[in-house]
Amino acid sequence: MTAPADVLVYTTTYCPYCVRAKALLDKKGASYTEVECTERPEVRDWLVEASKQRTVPQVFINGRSVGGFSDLAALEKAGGLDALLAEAPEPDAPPMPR
Ligand SMILES: N[C@@H](CCC(=O)N[C@@H](CS)C(=O)NCC(=O)O)C(=O)O
Repeated sequence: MTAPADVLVYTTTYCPYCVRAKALLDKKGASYTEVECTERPEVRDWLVEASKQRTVPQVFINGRSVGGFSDLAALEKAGGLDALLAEAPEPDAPPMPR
C-alpha cells in the first residue's frame, strides 16, 4: 500500500520503540518522514506540547497525533490504521517541524 497521508515519525537515536514504529509502518507499506530530534530541543519541546507525551517515537498522521509505538500498534490491531494512512492531507494543514 502506498499511503498518500503525510506521516511524520519523530525519533531519537538508540530508541528501540522508534525502530519498532518504523518497522510497523514499513510493513504497512506506508511512506513516512523521519524527524530525528535528538539534538533538537526545540522540536522535543514542541512534541511534548503537541502530543502530550514525553517519550519518542511520536507519530503524526496528517497533523493528528497518533502517539508512540504502542499507540500505533493498538490502532493497527483495532483496524483503524489503514483508514488514517489512506487519507490525503488537508492542503491548508498547519506546518509541522521537519
Ligand atoms: N509506550 C511508548 C514507550 C516509548 C519509550 O519508552 N521510548 C523511550 C525511548 S525508546 C523514551 O522516550 N524514553 C524517555 C526519553 O528518552 O526521554 C511507545 O510505545 O512508544
